[in-house]
Amino acid sequence: MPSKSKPLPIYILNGPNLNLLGSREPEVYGTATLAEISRRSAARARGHGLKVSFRQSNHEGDLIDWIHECRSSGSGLILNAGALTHTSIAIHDACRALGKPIVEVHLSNLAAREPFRHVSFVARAATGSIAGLGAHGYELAVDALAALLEE
Ligand code: DHK
Repeated sequence: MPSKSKPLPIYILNGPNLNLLGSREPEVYGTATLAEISRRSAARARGHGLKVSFRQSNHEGDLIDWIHECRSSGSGLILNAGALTHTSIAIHDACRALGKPIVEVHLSNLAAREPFRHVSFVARAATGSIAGLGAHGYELAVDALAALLEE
């Protein structure tokens, strides 16, 4: 009998300053650290039979390289590009070239914040977006991506 090939991991990529979660403006971003979010995301993904590649970088080029890597090595993408969400056409273009489902996630409610956070170049290339639900948003993003991958 042919063996069933293992599903590729989902990529969960995090941009600038998200390494500071837990101590960075907790009233805006909550108290969960990125390590906690990583653990919770992996546990949620396990429940869907999925593995996670969870990463963070403060450098735009790293995020672009990882999105390119996801084209062949990932099944889909959850992306919190931090402030690059609002500025990076290069990340937008990398997302457009991915050809796999993308769920944009933000801890804070961008629509309720400064006008410069109301524009998202990621949202234009994403399948859907989750914002304002804190760390829980990552688990919901895993659920959403799992459902999209089932389709
Ligand atoms: C995280 C950031 O670092 C900000 O630059 C974005 C996003 C919002 C978040 O809410 O997760 O504007």
